[in-house]
Amino acid sequence: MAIGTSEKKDNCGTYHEVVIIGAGMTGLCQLHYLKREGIDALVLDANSDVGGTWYNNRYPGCRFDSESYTYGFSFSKEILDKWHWKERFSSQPENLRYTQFVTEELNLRENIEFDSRVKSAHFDDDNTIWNLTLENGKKIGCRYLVTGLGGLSAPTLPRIDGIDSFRGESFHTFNWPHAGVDLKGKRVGVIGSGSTGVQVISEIADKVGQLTVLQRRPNWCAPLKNGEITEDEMQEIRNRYDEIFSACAATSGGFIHAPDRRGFYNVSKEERLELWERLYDEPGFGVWLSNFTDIFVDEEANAEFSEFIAGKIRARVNDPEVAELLIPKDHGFGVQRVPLETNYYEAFNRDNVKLVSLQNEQIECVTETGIKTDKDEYELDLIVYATGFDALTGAFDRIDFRGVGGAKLTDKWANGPETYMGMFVSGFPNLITLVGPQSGSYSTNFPRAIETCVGWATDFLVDVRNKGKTRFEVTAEAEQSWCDEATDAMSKLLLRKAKSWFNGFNSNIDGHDKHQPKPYVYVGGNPRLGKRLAEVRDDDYAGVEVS
Ligand code: NA7
Repeated sequence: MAIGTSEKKDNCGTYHEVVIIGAGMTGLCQLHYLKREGIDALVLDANSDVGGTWYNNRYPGCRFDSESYTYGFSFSKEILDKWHWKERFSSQPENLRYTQFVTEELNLRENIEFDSRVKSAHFDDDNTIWNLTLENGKKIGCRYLVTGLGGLSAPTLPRIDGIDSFRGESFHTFNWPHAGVDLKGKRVGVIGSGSTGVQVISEIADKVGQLTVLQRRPNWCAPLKNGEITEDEMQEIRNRYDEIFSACAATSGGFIHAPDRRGFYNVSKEERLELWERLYDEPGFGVWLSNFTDIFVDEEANAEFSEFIAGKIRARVNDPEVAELLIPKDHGFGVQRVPLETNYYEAFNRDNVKLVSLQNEQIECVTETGIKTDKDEYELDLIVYATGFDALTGAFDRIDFRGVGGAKLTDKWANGPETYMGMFVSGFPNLITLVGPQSGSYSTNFPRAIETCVGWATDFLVDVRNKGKTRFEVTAEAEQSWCDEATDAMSKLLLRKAKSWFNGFNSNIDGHDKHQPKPYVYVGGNPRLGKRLAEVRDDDYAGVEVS
């Protein structure tokens, strides 16, 4: 049966040609592209509305680190012309509104079922069909299954004794109550200082009674430099959208920030300092991505730049001892994801903010009234866990995926993900893991890679239809070749050493609390990913067997 028709299958409840799991940016984009091709598709989402990341993360301070106007979808001139980004780095409520606006403009809502968490997805090879069971008991069948699960959608709490005994309020940032939280006068503890912790700490420091930051390892942060975008500026941005998206397409990270090609060692120390001072004063990721590429690969270059940033931290934090605690000593700048901040370091100059370094004292347990370490006890009304995610594979692990012969995806990925271009998994036919593990999307400005991957996947499905075929599966050889390519790309960067979710590291999950043997993210860059995808398409989708 060709794609484009929808029919009821007796054994599986309702049936659709394509089911997409997730109504975040990826799922919305994929749904629109399929509808454009006249392909019957249904989106399922566990949440009660669209937005994915922007629906869930409602903690104070949650916002883009991407320039807003580089984050939106580029495929609709009408949407680009209508939407006004109000801030250079837009905040979560506005970002959620954007996803809702896109949904209405593209008339996508009629193809989405909310409050529909997928429990299992089993491939029936005899009938070439995926059988899905939802948590609410509903059964849905589809020929092709596409996942847009989000790489950071499975939050993890720390493994600390007594977490459930706390009598005040406590939650992971991902589960920040939608109704909001009254912070006035409260004694708040925050565990975690990744980009989420940095955003929430900066935002609430002057709104709470007392803030205790429990920091295990500091990160290298840099100023966000947010600002308003006026109507005139927005009009000027609209006029330049083609140029902006072309610039993003040409950079490794899919941002407007292109690296300084002069080379660290080809310029004098004074010239380096001049560049760094300028970048530190500019908005966004420029300080990371418009730098010399040497800082990503060369320990010495990285150390010199890290020292420059350490100087900035020392200049911004009044107490020299606190400043030293905020300067990472175990990794250099940009080796882990760089949090962008607004007055983060200044927060530690406030009388109501206390930094507790977990290098100097260990958490023993959470008590009914706060957090007890081996040196002290902190009385709290609210505990915020900004402790990260079971990244990339976590959302897959939470669904019982079974491929050919009932093989479990969790078994296949027990020692790390194995994919072809972050899109296909051998032994799991008719499944497209859009922007999944080992895709390039997680090392880029997300929507730029989403559009690349969704466009490619749509072309692929149309090609299958045009060939009159109904089954596809990647070969084990092609999959291995992509793992090797992803490993090779990672091996060139200092990032390979990072204890970060980029490498599947998470101290709170068994098996993830050490360096992972396989790469979780493809770091070859956005242009290279696009080129590789195009090569595979032009080679009649080499590596993917269609029957
Ligand atoms: P991250 O970047 O994984 O950060 C998690 C933070 O929580 C990090 O500082 C961890 O310290 C800390 N953490 C985790 N477990 C513990 C325990 N058990 N005790 C103390 N501290 C702990 O997650 P984010 O949510 O900040 O950011 C995720 C991405 O979202 C981000 O990269 C953006 O792309 C958007 P550690 O560094 O491991 O010592």
